Amino acid sequence: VVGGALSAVELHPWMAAVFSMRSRGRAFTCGGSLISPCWILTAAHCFPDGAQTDVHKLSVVLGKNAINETDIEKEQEFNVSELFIHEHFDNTDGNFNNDIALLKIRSPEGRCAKESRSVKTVCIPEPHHSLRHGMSCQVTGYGKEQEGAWYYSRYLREATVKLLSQELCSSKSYYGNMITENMLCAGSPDWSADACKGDSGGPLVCRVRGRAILFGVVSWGEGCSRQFRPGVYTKVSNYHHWILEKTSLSSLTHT
Ligand code: 4AZ
Repeated sequence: VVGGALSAVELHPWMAAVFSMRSRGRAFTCGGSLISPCWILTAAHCFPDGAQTDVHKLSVVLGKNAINETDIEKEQEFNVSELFIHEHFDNTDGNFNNDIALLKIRSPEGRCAKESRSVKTVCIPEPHHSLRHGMSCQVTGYGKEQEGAWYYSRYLREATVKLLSQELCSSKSYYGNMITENMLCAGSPDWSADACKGDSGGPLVCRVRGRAILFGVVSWGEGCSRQFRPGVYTKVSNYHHWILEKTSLSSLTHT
């Protein structure tokens, strides 16, 4: 997150950290959001091997403030038992269309997430529920604090960004025809705050009548905090049915 502030996972208790096993050990891979006790919503592009991804190499940690330190009092750690990448995820035009994926989590004892001060679910929007442009929302993540940084942030950070109209975001001086109806754009009016590398998969949450709703999944952008290059997010309201289908199908076909 660029231009934001230090946060606390207790303020964004749905925030998930997705790790994958590499040759040099466990590597932080992406953010995610806890949408029900057993399910994390994240971005499809976090899994470059697609359907060939070995779910046994993935893990998820909830309740995390510091990316390289473990707080056993707050954190809950999980293995991944299932990965659903959207069937129409497509990067042939370089714009990550349908950039959405679901992870089913399971603790070593076979349990899902347990609600606590640092771990809670976030609501998903109703089908095609859209918000007015200009609305302020929050993006959170463990990603870079500057586009050119060598390192990711050590701690969870948050920034306030405003929703942009589809029309403005797909205008010629912004992203033109790269923006599909499955994306939404958000940025700060002075281009000082944005998501950045390492924030992918994480939440863009907007409060509607005091209720936190996950409207976006961090997806892409040209650089970070660049003028006329807002952050691009997967529009979660378009996937209400897809999410219900995957999560409930899985409860019917397993256990
Ligand atoms: C990335 O590389 C990335 N400014 C994520 C978000 C944005 C840019 C890049 C948005 O993961």
